[in-house]
Amino acid sequence: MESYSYLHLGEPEDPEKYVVCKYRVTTDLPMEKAAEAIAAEQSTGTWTGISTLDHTIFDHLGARITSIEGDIVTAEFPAEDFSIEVGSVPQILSVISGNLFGLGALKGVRLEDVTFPKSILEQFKGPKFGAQGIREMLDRPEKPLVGTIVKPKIGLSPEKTAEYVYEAGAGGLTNSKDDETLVDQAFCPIEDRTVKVVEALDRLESEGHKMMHAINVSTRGDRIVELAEKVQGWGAREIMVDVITCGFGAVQALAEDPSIKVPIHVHRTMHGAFTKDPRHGVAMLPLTKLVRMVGGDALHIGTLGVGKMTGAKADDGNLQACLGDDVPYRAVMPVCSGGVHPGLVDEIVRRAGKNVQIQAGGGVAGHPGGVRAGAMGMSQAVDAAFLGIPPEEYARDHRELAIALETWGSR
Ligand code: CAP
Ligand code: MG
Repeated sequence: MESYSYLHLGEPEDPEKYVVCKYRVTTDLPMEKAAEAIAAEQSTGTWTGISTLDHTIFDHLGARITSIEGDIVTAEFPAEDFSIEVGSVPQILSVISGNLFGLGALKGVRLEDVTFPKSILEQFKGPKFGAQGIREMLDRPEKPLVGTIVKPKIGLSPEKTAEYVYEAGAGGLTNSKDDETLVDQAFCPIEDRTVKVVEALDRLESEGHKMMHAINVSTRGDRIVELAEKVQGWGAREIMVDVITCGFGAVQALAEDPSIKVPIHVHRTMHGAFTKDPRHGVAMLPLTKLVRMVGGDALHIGTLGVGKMTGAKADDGNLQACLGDDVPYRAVMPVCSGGVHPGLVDEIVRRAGKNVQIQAGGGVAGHPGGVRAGAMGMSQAVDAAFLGIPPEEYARDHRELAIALETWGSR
Protein backbone atom coordinates (compact mmCIF):
# COMPACT_ATOMS: atom_id res chain seq x y z
CA MET A 1 0.00 0.00 0.00
CA GLU A 2 1.38 3.45 -0.81
CA SER A 3 2.20 5.72 2.02
CA TYR A 4 1.68 9.43 1.88
CA SER A 5 3.45 12.09 3.92
CA TYR A 6 1.55 15.00 5.37
CA LEU A 7 4.76 16.64 6.57
CA HIS A 8 5.69 19.86 4.79
CA LEU A 9 7.90 21.24 7.53
CA GLY A 10 9.54 24.53 6.70
CA GLU A 11 7.24 25.27 3.78
CA PRO A 12 5.59 28.66 4.19
CA GLU A 13 2.07 28.84 5.53
CA ASP A 14 -0.42 30.02 2.96
CA PRO A 15 -3.34 31.66 4.77
CA GLU A 16 -5.00 32.56 1.46
CA LYS A 17 -5.55 28.96 0.36
CA TYR A 18 -5.67 27.10 3.64
CA VAL A 19 -7.41 27.08 6.98
CA VAL A 20 -4.48 27.28 9.39
CA CYS A 21 -4.84 25.60 12.78
CA LYS A 22 -2.54 25.58 15.78
CA TYR A 23 -2.78 22.49 17.97
CA ARG A 24 -1.08 21.91 21.31
CA VAL A 25 -0.14 18.24 21.33
CA THR A 26 0.82 15.99 24.22
CA THR A 27 2.10 12.58 23.16
CA ASP A 28 4.64 9.84 23.84
CA LEU A 29 5.17 9.42 20.08
CA PRO A 30 7.71 11.44 18.11
CA MET A 31 5.95 14.75 17.42
CA GLU A 32 6.09 14.25 13.62
CA LYS A 33 4.17 11.00 13.94
CA ALA A 34 1.54 12.56 16.17
CA ALA A 35 1.17 15.54 13.83
CA GLU A 36 0.79 13.22 10.84
CA ALA A 37 -1.88 11.25 12.68
CA ILE A 38 -3.87 14.46 13.11
CA ALA A 39 -3.40 15.55 9.49
CA ALA A 40 -4.37 12.13 8.17
CA GLU A 41 -7.43 11.64 10.36
CA GLN A 42 -8.73 15.13 9.70
CA SER A 43 -8.16 15.14 5.94
CA THR A 44 -7.53 12.23 3.58
CA GLY A 45 -6.10 9.40 5.62
CA THR A 46 -6.85 6.86 8.24
CA TRP A 47 -4.78 4.59 10.51
CA THR A 48 -3.41 2.47 7.60
CA GLY A 49 -2.61 2.84 3.92
CA ILE A 50 -5.68 2.37 1.70
CA SER A 51 -6.29 1.20 -1.86
CA THR A 52 -8.98 3.70 -2.83
CA LEU A 53 -6.95 6.81 -3.53
CA ASP A 54 -7.89 8.88 -6.56
CA HIS A 55 -4.73 10.93 -6.99
CA THR A 56 -6.38 13.49 -9.26
CA ILE A 57 -8.44 14.65 -6.27
CA PHE A 58 -6.65 13.25 -3.27
CA ASP A 59 -3.35 15.03 -3.77
CA HIS A 60 -5.01 18.43 -3.38
CA LEU A 61 -6.90 17.61 -0.24
CA GLY A 62 -4.34 16.38 2.26
CA ALA A 63 -3.66 18.54 5.30
CA ARG A 64 -0.11 19.90 5.52
CA ILE A 65 1.91 20.01 8.71
CA THR A 66 4.03 23.11 8.13
CA SER A 67 5.64 23.54 11.52
CA ILE A 68 6.25 21.85 14.84
CA GLU A 69 7.53 24.19 17.53
CA GLY A 70 7.77 22.56 20.94
CA ASP A 71 4.29 21.18 21.54
CA ILE A 72 2.58 23.44 18.98
CA VAL A 73 1.77 21.83 15.64
CA THR A 74 0.61 23.97 12.71
CA ALA A 75 -1.70 22.17 10.30
CA GLU A 76 -3.09 23.67 7.12
CA PHE A 77 -6.30 22.37 5.61
CA PRO A 78 -6.86 23.19 1.93
CA ALA A 79 -9.92 25.41 1.37
CA GLU A 80 -11.23 22.61 -0.90
CA ASP A 81 -11.64 20.38 2.17
CA PHE A 82 -14.55 22.56 3.24
CA SER A 83 -18.11 22.40 2.07
CA ILE A 84 -19.24 24.54 -0.85
CA GLU A 85 -22.41 25.07 1.11
CA VAL A 86 -22.09 28.66 2.30
CA GLY A 87 -21.26 29.26 5.97
CA SER A 88 -21.36 25.69 7.26
CA VAL A 89 -19.83 25.80 10.74
CA PRO A 90 -20.70 22.17 11.59
CA GLN A 91 -18.61 20.90 8.67
CA ILE A 92 -15.77 23.33 9.48
CA LEU A 93 -15.75 22.15 13.09
CA SER A 94 -15.70 18.50 12.14
CA VAL A 95 -12.53 19.13 10.10
CA ILE A 96 -10.59 21.38 12.49
CA SER A 97 -11.86 19.96 15.77
CA GLY A 98 -13.36 16.54 15.13
CA ASN A 99 -12.10 12.99 15.56
CA LEU A 100 -8.57 14.05 16.51
CA PHE A 101 -9.56 14.50 20.16
CA GLY A 102 -10.19 10.79 20.47
CA LEU A 103 -7.02 9.55 18.78
CA GLY A 104 -5.30 7.01 20.98
CA ALA A 105 -1.88 8.15 19.73
CA LEU A 106 -2.34 11.46 21.51
CA LYS A 107 -2.47 11.94 25.27
CA GLY A 108 -3.97 15.33 24.69
CA VAL A 109 -4.62 17.76 21.89
CA ARG A 110 -6.03 21.26 22.08
CA LEU A 111 -7.09 23.48 19.21
CA GLU A 112 -5.55 26.80 20.23
CA ASP A 113 -6.25 28.97 17.20
CA VAL A 114 -7.59 28.98 13.67
CA THR A 115 -7.20 31.44 10.80
CA PHE A 116 -9.57 31.32 7.85
CA PRO A 117 -8.79 32.35 4.27
CA LYS A 118 -10.78 35.20 2.70
CA SER A 119 -12.77 32.73 0.59
CA ILE A 120 -14.29 31.26 3.76
CA LEU A 121 -14.57 34.53 5.73
CA GLU A 122 -16.57 35.99 2.86
CA GLN A 123 -19.22 33.30 3.26
CA PHE A 124 -20.21 34.79 6.61
CA LYS A 125 -21.91 38.08 7.36
CA GLY A 126 -20.76 38.84 10.92
CA PRO A 127 -22.78 40.89 13.42
CA LYS A 128 -25.69 43.02 12.24
CA PHE A 129 -25.21 45.50 15.11
CA GLY A 130 -21.99 44.64 16.91
CA ALA A 131 -20.33 46.74 19.60
CA GLN A 132 -21.00 50.01 17.78
CA GLY A 133 -24.65 49.22 17.08
CA ILE A 134 -25.30 48.35 20.72
CA ARG A 135 -23.58 51.56 21.84
CA GLU A 136 -25.73 53.58 19.45
CA MET A 137 -28.91 51.98 20.80
CA LEU A 138 -27.82 52.96 24.30
CA ASP A 139 -26.48 56.43 23.43
CA ARG A 140 -23.25 55.51 25.15
CA PRO A 141 -20.40 56.16 22.74
CA GLU A 142 -17.32 55.77 24.93
CA LYS A 143 -17.76 54.49 28.46
CA PRO A 144 -17.66 50.75 29.09
CA LEU A 145 -21.18 49.30 29.16
CA VAL A 146 -22.16 48.15 32.63
CA GLY A 147 -24.64 45.39 33.20
CA THR A 148 -26.11 42.75 35.42
CA ILE A 149 -27.41 39.21 35.22
CA VAL A 150 -30.73 38.95 37.05
CA LYS A 151 -30.10 36.89 40.18
CA PRO A 152 -31.10 34.47 41.47
CA LYS A 153 -30.52 32.64 38.21
CA ILE A 154 -33.90 31.00 38.48
CA GLY A 155 -36.68 31.59 40.96
CA LEU A 156 -38.00 35.10 40.32
CA SER A 157 -41.46 35.74 38.90
CA PRO A 158 -41.88 37.99 35.84
CA GLU A 159 -42.89 40.86 38.16
CA LYS A 160 -39.84 40.40 40.37
CA THR A 161 -37.58 40.10 37.32
CA ALA A 162 -38.94 43.36 35.94
CA GLU A 163 -38.56 45.03 39.32
CA TYR A 164 -34.93 43.91 39.42
CA VAL A 165 -34.35 45.32 35.92
CA TYR A 166 -35.97 48.63 36.83
CA GLU A 167 -33.89 48.97 40.00
CA ALA A 168 -30.73 48.08 38.08
CA GLY A 169 -31.49 50.76 35.47
CA ALA A 170 -32.38 53.31 38.14
CA GLY A 171 -28.94 52.61 39.59
CA GLY A 172 -27.33 53.45 36.24
CA LEU A 173 -26.78 50.10 34.51
CA THR A 174 -26.98 50.07 30.73
CA ASN A 175 -27.52 46.33 30.31
CA SER A 176 -29.14 43.39 31.97
CA LYS A 177 -29.91 39.87 30.91
CA ASP A 178 -31.59 36.61 31.74
CA ASP A 179 -29.31 33.98 33.13
CA GLU A 180 -28.37 31.02 30.97
CA THR A 181 -30.67 28.52 32.68
CA LEU A 182 -33.77 30.69 32.45
CA VAL A 183 -35.82 30.39 29.26
CA ASP A 184 -39.49 29.55 29.69
CA GLN A 185 -40.15 27.93 33.04
CA ALA A 186 -43.56 27.77 34.67
CA PHE A 187 -42.52 30.12 37.48
CA CYS A 188 -41.41 32.73 34.93
CA PRO A 189 -43.02 32.27 31.50
CA ILE A 190 -41.08 33.98 28.74
CA GLU A 191 -44.03 36.00 27.39
CA ASP A 192 -45.00 37.45 30.72
CA ARG A 193 -41.36 38.12 31.62
CA THR A 194 -40.63 39.85 28.33
CA VAL A 195 -43.73 42.05 28.52
CA LYS A 196 -43.01 43.10 32.11
CA VAL A 197 -39.30 43.68 31.53
CA VAL A 198 -40.08 45.81 28.47
CA GLU A 199 -42.49 47.88 30.60
CA ALA A 200 -39.66 48.45 33.08
CA LEU A 201 -37.28 49.45 30.26
CA ASP A 202 -39.87 51.83 28.80
CA ARG A 203 -40.39 53.40 32.20
CA LEU A 204 -36.65 53.92 32.56
CA GLU A 205 -36.49 55.45 29.09
CA SER A 206 -39.34 57.83 29.90
CA GLU A 207 -37.24 58.88 32.90
CA GLY A 208 -34.27 59.56 30.64
CA HIS A 209 -32.25 56.33 30.98
CA LYS A 210 -31.67 53.89 28.13
CA MET A 211 -31.13 50.26 29.00
CA MET A 212 -31.23 46.91 27.21
CA HIS A 213 -32.21 43.52 28.57
CA ALA A 214 -31.38 40.31 26.69
CA ILE A 215 -34.17 37.73 26.83
CA ASN A 216 -32.82 34.17 26.65
CA VAL A 217 -34.36 32.40 23.65
CA SER A 218 -32.12 29.29 23.84
CA THR A 219 -34.29 26.43 22.63
CA ARG A 220 -34.40 23.64 20.04
CA GLY A 221 -33.00 24.46 16.64
CA ASP A 222 -36.25 24.18 14.74
CA ARG A 223 -37.97 26.66 17.05
CA ILE A 224 -35.39 29.28 17.94
CA VAL A 225 -36.13 31.81 15.18
CA GLU A 226 -39.85 31.51 15.86
CA LEU A 227 -39.31 32.07 19.60
CA ALA A 228 -37.05 35.06 18.92
CA GLU A 229 -39.68 36.55 16.61
CA LYS A 230 -42.29 36.18 19.33
CA VAL A 231 -40.04 37.71 21.96
CA GLN A 232 -39.29 40.59 19.61
CA GLY A 233 -43.02 40.96 18.99
CA TRP A 234 -43.55 41.26 22.77
CA GLY A 235 -41.16 44.21 22.70
CA ALA A 236 -37.69 42.76 23.46
CA ARG A 237 -34.86 44.87 22.11
CA GLU A 238 -32.13 42.25 22.65
CA ILE A 239 -32.08 38.46 22.75
CA MET A 240 -29.66 36.00 24.26
CA VAL A 241 -28.49 32.60 22.99
CA ASP A 242 -26.32 29.95 24.64
CA VAL A 243 -24.05 29.22 21.67
CA ILE A 244 -22.55 25.93 22.82
CA THR A 245 -25.78 24.26 23.86
CA CYS A 246 -27.79 25.67 20.90
CA GLY A 247 -25.01 25.54 18.32
CA PHE A 248 -23.38 28.09 16.05
CA GLY A 249 -26.11 27.44 13.50
CA ALA A 250 -28.68 28.80 15.94
CA VAL A 251 -26.83 32.11 16.30
CA GLN A 252 -26.37 32.23 12.54
CA ALA A 253 -30.05 31.50 11.88
CA LEU A 254 -31.04 34.37 14.17
CA ALA A 255 -28.44 36.78 12.80
CA GLU A 256 -29.25 36.07 9.17
CA ASP A 257 -33.02 35.96 9.48
CA PRO A 258 -34.32 39.27 8.12
CA SER A 259 -37.21 39.23 10.58
CA ILE A 260 -34.88 39.43 13.60
CA LYS A 261 -34.02 43.07 14.13
CA VAL A 262 -32.44 43.06 17.59
CA PRO A 263 -28.86 42.39 18.76
CA ILE A 264 -27.86 38.91 19.91
CA HIS A 265 -26.05 38.54 23.22
CA VAL A 266 -24.09 35.29 23.08
CA HIS A 267 -23.54 33.29 26.27
CA ARG A 268 -21.14 30.35 26.25
CA THR A 269 -22.36 28.10 29.04
CA MET A 270 -20.72 24.62 28.87
CA HIS A 271 -17.59 25.96 27.18
CA GLY A 272 -15.58 25.03 30.29
CA ALA A 273 -16.07 21.35 29.38
CA PHE A 274 -13.54 21.81 26.59
CA THR A 275 -11.80 25.15 27.21
CA LYS A 276 -10.65 24.56 30.78
CA ASP A 277 -8.00 21.87 30.33
CA PRO A 278 -4.84 23.58 29.03
CA ARG A 279 -3.72 20.36 27.28
CA HIS A 280 -6.91 19.04 25.75
CA GLY A 281 -9.99 20.44 24.07
CA VAL A 282 -10.67 23.68 22.28
CA ALA A 283 -9.52 27.11 23.43
CA MET A 284 -12.02 29.95 23.49
CA LEU A 285 -10.22 31.81 20.71
CA PRO A 286 -11.46 29.68 17.77
CA LEU A 287 -14.96 29.82 19.25
CA THR A 288 -14.83 33.61 19.55
CA LYS A 289 -13.77 33.85 15.91
CA LEU A 290 -16.69 31.64 14.87
CA VAL A 291 -19.21 33.58 16.97
CA ARG A 292 -18.14 36.77 15.21
CA MET A 293 -18.42 35.07 11.82
CA VAL A 294 -21.94 33.77 12.46
CA GLY A 295 -23.17 37.13 13.73
CA GLY A 296 -23.12 37.31 17.54
CA ASP A 297 -23.30 40.97 18.60
CA ALA A 298 -21.95 40.58 22.15
CA LEU A 299 -20.00 37.63 23.54
CA HIS A 300 -18.78 36.48 26.94
CA ILE A 301 -15.01 36.29 27.01
CA GLY A 302 -14.50 35.85 30.75
CA THR A 303 -12.92 38.23 33.19
CA LEU A 304 -9.33 38.22 31.96
CA GLY A 305 -8.09 36.30 34.95
CA VAL A 306 -9.77 38.25 37.76
CA GLY A 307 -13.28 36.78 38.37
CA LYS A 308 -14.82 33.53 39.65
CA MET A 309 -14.40 31.42 36.51
CA THR A 310 -11.08 30.05 35.31
CA GLY A 311 -10.31 31.08 31.81
CA ALA A 312 -9.45 34.12 29.81
CA LYS A 313 -6.21 35.88 30.51
CA ALA A 314 -5.62 39.39 29.19
CA ASP A 315 -3.42 38.06 26.39
CA ASP A 316 -5.47 35.09 25.15
CA GLY A 317 -6.52 36.83 21.93
CA ASN A 318 -10.26 36.93 22.59
CA LEU A 319 -10.50 40.69 22.90
CA GLN A 320 -8.65 41.12 19.63
CA ALA A 321 -10.85 38.44 18.04
CA CYS A 322 -13.94 40.45 19.06
CA LEU A 323 -12.64 43.90 18.18
CA GLY A 324 -9.82 43.54 15.65
CA ASP A 325 -10.17 44.85 12.10
CA ASP A 326 -8.42 41.91 10.44
CA VAL A 327 -11.76 40.34 9.46
CA PRO A 328 -14.49 41.82 7.25
CA TYR A 329 -17.13 42.15 9.98
CA ARG A 330 -18.39 44.60 12.57
CA ALA A 331 -16.75 44.30 15.99
CA VAL A 332 -18.39 42.15 18.66
CA MET A 333 -18.95 43.71 22.09
CA PRO A 334 -16.73 41.70 24.48
CA VAL A 335 -18.57 40.86 27.72
CA CYS A 336 -16.60 40.39 30.94
CA SER A 337 -18.71 38.45 33.41
CA GLY A 338 -18.38 35.85 36.15
CA GLY A 339 -17.70 36.79 39.77
CA VAL A 340 -17.38 40.49 38.94
CA HIS A 341 -17.91 43.14 41.62
CA PRO A 342 -17.01 46.84 41.77
CA GLY A 343 -13.59 46.12 43.28
CA LEU A 344 -12.53 44.26 40.11
CA VAL A 345 -13.74 46.79 37.55
CA ASP A 346 -10.62 48.93 37.60
CA GLU A 347 -8.41 45.93 36.79
CA ILE A 348 -10.79 44.63 34.11
CA VAL A 349 -10.75 48.00 32.34
CA ARG A 350 -6.98 48.12 32.65
CA ARG A 351 -6.75 44.70 30.96
CA ALA A 352 -9.65 44.95 28.50
CA GLY A 353 -9.81 48.65 27.66
CA LYS A 354 -12.98 50.69 27.44
CA ASN A 355 -14.80 49.03 24.57
CA VAL A 356 -16.20 46.32 26.76
CA GLN A 357 -19.35 45.36 28.64
CA ILE A 358 -18.70 44.59 32.29
CA GLN A 359 -21.46 42.82 34.15
CA ALA A 360 -22.12 41.52 37.61
CA GLY A 361 -24.89 39.32 38.98
CA GLY A 362 -23.86 38.62 42.57
CA GLY A 363 -21.85 41.86 42.52
CA VAL A 364 -25.12 43.79 42.10
CA ALA A 365 -27.75 41.65 43.83
CA GLY A 366 -25.40 40.95 46.76
CA HIS A 367 -24.85 44.60 47.68
CA PRO A 368 -25.97 45.22 51.28
CA GLY A 369 -28.08 48.17 50.07
CA GLY A 370 -30.04 46.13 47.52
CA VAL A 371 -30.15 46.02 43.72
CA ARG A 372 -30.30 49.77 43.08
CA ALA A 373 -27.37 50.42 45.41
CA GLY A 374 -25.51 47.50 43.85
CA ALA A 375 -26.10 48.92 40.39
CA MET A 376 -24.90 52.32 41.59
CA GLY A 377 -21.76 50.72 43.01
CA MET A 378 -21.00 49.05 39.66
CA SER A 379 -21.78 52.21 37.68
CA GLN A 380 -19.58 54.28 39.96
CA ALA A 381 -16.76 51.77 39.61
CA VAL A 382 -17.03 51.97 35.82
CA ASP A 383 -17.11 55.79 35.92
CA ALA A 384 -14.00 55.81 38.11
CA ALA A 385 -12.17 53.44 35.77
CA PHE A 386 -13.26 55.47 32.75
CA LEU A 387 -11.97 58.66 34.37
CA GLY A 388 -8.76 56.94 35.50
CA ILE A 389 -9.48 57.61 39.18
CA PRO A 390 -8.53 54.85 41.67
CA PRO A 391 -11.71 53.25 43.06
CA GLU A 392 -10.79 53.96 46.70
CA GLU A 393 -10.42 57.65 45.89
CA TYR A 394 -13.69 57.79 43.93
CA ALA A 395 -15.43 55.95 46.76
CA ARG A 396 -14.84 58.89 49.13
CA ASP A 397 -17.72 60.72 47.44
CA HIS A 398 -19.64 57.66 46.26
CA ARG A 399 -21.20 55.77 49.10
CA GLU A 400 -22.49 52.73 47.17
CA LEU A 401 -19.05 52.09 45.74
CA ALA A 402 -17.51 52.53 49.19
CA ILE A 403 -19.89 49.92 50.64
CA ALA A 404 -19.17 47.52 47.77
CA LEU A 405 -15.43 47.86 48.32
CA GLU A 406 -15.89 47.27 52.06
CA THR A 407 -18.02 44.20 51.30
CA TRP A 408 -15.94 42.52 48.62
CA GLY A 409 -12.59 44.32 48.75
CA SER A 410 -10.64 45.37 45.71
CA ARG A 411 -7.77 43.96 43.75
C1 CAP B 1 -22.30 35.57 36.10
C2 CAP B 1 -22.96 34.48 35.33
C3 CAP B 1 -22.41 34.10 33.97
C4 CAP B 1 -20.95 33.76 33.96
C5 CAP B 1 -20.44 32.94 32.81
C6 CAP B 1 -22.99 33.25 36.20
O1 CAP B 1 -22.89 35.74 37.37
O2 CAP B 1 -24.30 34.81 35.12
O3 CAP B 1 -23.14 33.03 33.48
O4 CAP B 1 -20.31 34.99 33.89
O5 CAP B 1 -19.06 32.99 32.82
O6 CAP B 1 -24.04 32.65 36.32
O7 CAP B 1 -21.96 32.89 36.72
P1 CAP B 1 -22.11 36.40 38.59
P2 CAP B 1 -18.18 32.51 31.61
O8 CAP B 1 -21.81 37.82 38.20
O9 CAP B 1 -23.06 36.34 39.76
O10 CAP B 1 -20.87 35.64 38.81
O11 CAP B 1 -18.65 33.22 30.40
O12 CAP B 1 -16.79 32.86 31.99
O13 CAP B 1 -18.38 31.04 31.48
MG1 MG C 1 -24.97 33.07 34.24
